[in-house]
Amino acid sequence: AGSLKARISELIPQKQAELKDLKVKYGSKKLSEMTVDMAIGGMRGANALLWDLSLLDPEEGIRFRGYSIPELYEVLPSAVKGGEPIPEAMIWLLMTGEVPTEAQVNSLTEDLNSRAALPEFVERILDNCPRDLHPMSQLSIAVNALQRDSIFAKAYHDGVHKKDYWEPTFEDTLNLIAKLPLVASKIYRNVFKDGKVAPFDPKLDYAHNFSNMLGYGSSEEFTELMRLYLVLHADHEGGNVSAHTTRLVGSALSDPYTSFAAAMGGLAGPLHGLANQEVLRWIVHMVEHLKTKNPSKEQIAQFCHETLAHGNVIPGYGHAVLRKTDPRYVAQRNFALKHLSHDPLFQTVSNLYEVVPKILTELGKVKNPWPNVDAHSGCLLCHYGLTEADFYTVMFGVSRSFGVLSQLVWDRALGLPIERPKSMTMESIRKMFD
Ligand code: AMX
Repeated sequence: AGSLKARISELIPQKQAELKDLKVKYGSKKLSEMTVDMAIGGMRGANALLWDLSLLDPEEGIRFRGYSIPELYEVLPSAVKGGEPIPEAMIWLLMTGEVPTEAQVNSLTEDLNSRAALPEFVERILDNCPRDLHPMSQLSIAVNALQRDSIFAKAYHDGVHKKDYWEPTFEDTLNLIAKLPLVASKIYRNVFKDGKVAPFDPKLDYAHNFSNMLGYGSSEEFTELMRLYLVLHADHEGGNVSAHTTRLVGSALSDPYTSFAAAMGGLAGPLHGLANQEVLRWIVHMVEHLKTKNPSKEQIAQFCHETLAHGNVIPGYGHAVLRKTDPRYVAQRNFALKHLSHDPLFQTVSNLYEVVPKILTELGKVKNPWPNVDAHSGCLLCHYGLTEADFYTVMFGVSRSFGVLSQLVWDRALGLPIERPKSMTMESIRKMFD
């Protein structure tokens, strides 16, 4: 009692009834019309998925269970007075739709900490990965290896009743979320440092252990940055590549590990999660190319034009749904203004904000010239010494597990079916309309 699992168990009948009511009342209503353009164009604008954890408004940005990011600061508990919201509180909110009490947050921290250890063979697999294997590939490998202990896969094998699917899904989800900081830290320490990971401390919260194990725990500010980072990247409604992949693969009743590993393959794409790595690499390249730590706006504009002339995107700018500055960008900018306003890299990131939107607008085809979450995260991490850009998407992945796996628990609780949209050939489309 008092646990997250107990609360979800109480909520399930209500949510099942809500879904049933939605079906009965609105089952035959149209959400949007599919056009040929949409089928060719990455299904942009197709309202085709049910996703209860968060909703993206093109103008205002993301709301998590109804709360905007500034509202999260008001309602969620923080570890430091007036500081960043605690990731465990975010997990609770995403899973239940309810703001947790401090006691509930503490019980979740305790629960997660009791699940954090890795099987030895997974540690060995990571230790045997070559250093030049991309950290995202190592993450996928480790998550796939953790699948050995999937409680859902075993329960399915043993014939669990479909009404109980959510329970082993929940257990796998919490186990995986609990283990990801150690997986990520091992990858980081193996690839970029001495391979040694600071011991896990069961008395500390999720983000504090994560920053300790990465090797930055002596800085309280870095730990606060981790809290912010883990909260901001947790979910971005259901249609983005990592969320949709988790849903799609999970809909075949693949277990949470297999579904999440597949999603990490999607997050590893440069148009999606890998953009945070690309942003920092691109800025570092610019600074080196211009031979100054403080490039002027004119120099930055010139460099942007060169990037575009080479047929490359400006990383960290643009979005498939958003049409304004990403509030996740704003939250990180606020953190920078509070803690590191004189950092030269932050100055450059700020200057880019003033220069890039105009240049992208002038192209005439970019639907959103404003920065997204990835335009800012690297400069914050760099400030505290975490400069290894190739690692950034792994941290994104740790956070993304909160949202996509929580939704997966609900997918099973609500009995959502296997996903299987109809596809068409060019010829069959022509025949339909000629
Ligand atoms: N720089 C240059 N060109 C851009 C651009 C950018 N930042 N953003 C969009 N465009 C171009 C597109 O490539 C496309 O060109 P094309 O018609 O010649 O193929 C045209 O503008 C229209 O694209 P759009 O409808 O505005 O965007 P989209 O929905 O197709 O793609 C996104 C969205 C994010 C992939 C795109 O804006 C992009 O590539 N941005 C840079 C990469 C990035 O920051 N990704 C991270 C997104 C957030 C996340 O998932 N983590």
